[in-house]
Amino acid sequence: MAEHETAARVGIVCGSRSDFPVMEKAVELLGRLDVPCEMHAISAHRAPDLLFRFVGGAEARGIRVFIAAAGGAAHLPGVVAAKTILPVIGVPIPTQVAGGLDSLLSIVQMPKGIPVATVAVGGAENAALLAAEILALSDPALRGRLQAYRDAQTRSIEEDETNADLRRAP
Ligand code: RP5
Repeated sequence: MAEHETAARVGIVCGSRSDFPVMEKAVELLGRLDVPCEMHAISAHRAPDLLFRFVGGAEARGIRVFIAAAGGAAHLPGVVAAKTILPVIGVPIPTQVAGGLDSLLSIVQMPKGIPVATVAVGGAENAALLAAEILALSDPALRGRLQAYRDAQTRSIEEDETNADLRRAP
C-alpha cells in the first residue's frame, strides 16, 4: 500500500502523556471509522519549538485536522491554531483543581481571528467524530461510515427495551 494511503489525516496532540488515557478514546473511535491518526505529547509551555515544528510540518505529511487536548492552563489548542489554518478541535482535560472548568475556559475563550472548536470536558469521542465529519466533507466513503456509525448508535438505543419498551406503553 502506498505511503499516502496510510498517512495520518488527524493529528492528535496532548499537553502531556498524562492526557493519553482520555485521548485514547479518540484514537479508538477514529480507528473504528478507519481514519488514520497519530497522537503525540508536546507541551506548548515546556517544548514550544518542538510544537511549532510538529504543526509546521503536519500538513505536508497528510494531516488535515488537529485535535489538541490539554488541562489546567490549557494553551496548547490555541497555540496550535495560531500556527495553522487547518481546523483545530480543542479537548479540555479534566483536572483535580476545578474539574476541568479551568481547562474548558482556557480553550474556549479564544480571541477573535483564531478559532478553536471546543468540545466538552473530556469529550474525546466527540472530537474524533467532529474531525471525521470535517474529513467526510471531501470523502464520500468516510461519510458512509459515519452515517452507519450514527445509525447503529440510534438502533442500539431503540432496540434496548430497558431504555423504553413502547409495547407496554399506554
Ligand atoms: C497540561 O498540564 C497537560 O495537558 C496536562 O493535562 C496537565 C498536567 O500535565 P503533567 O504535569 O501530567 O505533565 O499541560
